[in-house]
Amino acid sequence: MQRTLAICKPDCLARSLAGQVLSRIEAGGFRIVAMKMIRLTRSQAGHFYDVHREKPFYPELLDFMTEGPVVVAVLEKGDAVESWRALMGATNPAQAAEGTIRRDLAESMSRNVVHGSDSPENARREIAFFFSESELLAAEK
Ligand code: IDP
Ligand code: MG
Repeated sequence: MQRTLAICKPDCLARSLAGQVLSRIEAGGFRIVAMKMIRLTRSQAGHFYDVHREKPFYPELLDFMTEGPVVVAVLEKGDAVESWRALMGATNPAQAAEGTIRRDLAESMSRNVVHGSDSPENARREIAFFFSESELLAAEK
C-alpha cells in the first residue's frame, strides 16, 4: 500500500465541489486515512509550494491557496501517487484527459480544484507537513 496527499483547494470548497471530489476518490478505490479542513496561512502555503518559489505564478498561487479553507486528506491505495494524479488530470484543465476531476470541474490552470503529490518521496514529505503521527493512527484498526 502507498499513501499520497490530496488537497481540495479553496475553489473546490467555495464552489461546493468537495463532496463530488470525495465521491470520486472513494469510487476510485482509495481509502481515506486522514482528513481535515484548515485555512492555510501565507507562510504555510509558501512552504508547501517552496519548489515553485521562483515561478512567475508563485504570488498568485499563494493568494489563491489562502483565499479560503481547504480540505487536506491522506489517501491510500496500491499505486496511490500515480493513481490520484491520474484521477486529478493534468495541471491545465484544457489538457486534462476526459473524465478527470480537473477536466470536468476546473476553471483554469491556476484554479484547478485539487492537489496531489507527484512522487512517493514528496507524498511522505507533504503528509508529514499536514498530519501528525497520532492523526495518521486514527484510521488504523
Ligand atoms: P500540479 O498541481 O499539477 O502538480 P504544479 O506544476 O506543481 O502542478 O503547480 C502547482 C500549482 O500551481 C498548480 O496546481 C496550479 O494551481 C498553479 N500553477 C501551475 N502552473 C501555473 C501557471 O502557469 N499559471 C498559474 N498557475 C499555475
Ligand atoms: Mg505539483
